[in-house]
Amino acid sequence: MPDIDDPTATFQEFDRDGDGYITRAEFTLAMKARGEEVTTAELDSIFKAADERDGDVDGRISLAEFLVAWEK
Ligand SMILES: [Ca+2]
Ligand SMILES: [Ca+2]
Repeated sequence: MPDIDDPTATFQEFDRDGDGYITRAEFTLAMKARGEEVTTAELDSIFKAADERDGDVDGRISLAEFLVAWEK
């Protein structure tokens, strides 16, 4: 395990279909692949916090949203 993940690489790992957005399903799968379970409540708060930042609230996390959330 590296001390600090590269957020862009992490984003690409999470964005399994490579369309430039992380959906809830992709996020859940990626966390499972890492051996972490995510509850619906956790998903809600993660997506709400990230998605509110660009104002589109489209239910997906773009790279820009992800990077802002990562820095927090
Ligand atoms: Ca995707
Ligand atoms: Ca969004």
